[in-house]
Amino acid sequence: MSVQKVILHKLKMQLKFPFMTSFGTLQNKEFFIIEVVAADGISGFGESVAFPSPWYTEETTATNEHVMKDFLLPLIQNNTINHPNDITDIFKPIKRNNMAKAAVEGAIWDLYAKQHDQTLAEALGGTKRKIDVGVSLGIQPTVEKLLEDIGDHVDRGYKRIKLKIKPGWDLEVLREVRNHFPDTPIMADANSAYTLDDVNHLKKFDELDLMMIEQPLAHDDIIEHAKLQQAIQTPICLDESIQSYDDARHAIDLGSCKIINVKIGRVGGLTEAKRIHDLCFEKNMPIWCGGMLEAGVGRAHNIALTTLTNFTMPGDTAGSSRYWEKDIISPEVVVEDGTITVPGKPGIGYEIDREALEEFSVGRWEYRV
Ligand code: OSB
Ligand code: MG
Repeated sequence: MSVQKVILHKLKMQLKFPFMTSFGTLQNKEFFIIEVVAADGISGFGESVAFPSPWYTEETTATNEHVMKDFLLPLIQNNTINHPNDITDIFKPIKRNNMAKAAVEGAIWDLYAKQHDQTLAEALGGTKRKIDVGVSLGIQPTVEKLLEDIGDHVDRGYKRIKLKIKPGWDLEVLREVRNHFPDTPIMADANSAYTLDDVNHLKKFDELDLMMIEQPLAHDDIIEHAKLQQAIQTPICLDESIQSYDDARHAIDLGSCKIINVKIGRVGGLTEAKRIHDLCFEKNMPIWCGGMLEAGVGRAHNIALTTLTNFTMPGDTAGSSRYWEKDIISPEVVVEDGTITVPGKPGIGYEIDREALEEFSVGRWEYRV
């Protein structure tokens, strides 16, 4: 693929609103845009999705920086890459650090697609022209505010509403939401806020006809989730617990969930995400594409992945304007009637807005390959 240069752009962007989950509140996002430049002058782009604090999983912006600079980029410099699939083996000596790996691998995938004059979706084997999207709503100061927010997104056609929950902001809130929105597809995401001691409480969620409950138990558990799934009717969807193809395989074998949320960063890249997709297709396990409050580049990668056939449920990748005053891509990601039209241009299909990249830049490092 003749990569000649890698540029790390460190960006700082502020979300339009504080996003509250059971683990904490996020508003400022520092992250990296990885640009790989080939001999032919074509650039591929990836985005690191970790947050400044290790609340969701153990990775952070700083660990992404350390691992990319000190381990992954030297491996890119010292190996020949013929296809993005090669990256998995090249990165194999480095354990975990999946978001750092996915950021670099994503840039290589974009470059590869552009060099082959294909969309990233086509390069991955995706066929959908439009994808269905839902929205993830954080914990709100009041139930009234939440109901307003839900109504707003239902009116704009979002295909399902995901609500962040935690002990104290769960059953009562969900009951009220269900009363106001009897027919809306609704799901809840606990981000590992409960334990098996809460099983009787979680059983009461069965009356709410939720599409699923996401990651109710520990971030690294698949054993107790299997016990919980036996005890409740609501389908369990695993997020944090699935960090690899083998995790997905074990969770399916154990019956730990009925649905899987696939995030490119969490599983270490598009190649692994595609392997999980193929496995779940074979095992009849529905999947959807999760989000990490991404800027435009990460958002574009999510859209491309979602074009694969087994992404049968709406994902979390909403339009750019839900998160940002200004995004770093042109055009921005737009949601119409709850769908995103997959871009037709090569690679990620959106141009990088170099001015915006500059505006949000807090650091830049360049490496010769
Ligand atoms: O658990 O899916 C999650 C945001 C930050 C960290 C974890 C999660 C989320 C979301 C929002 O639910 C996804 C998005 O809108 O990008
Ligand atoms: Mg989640």
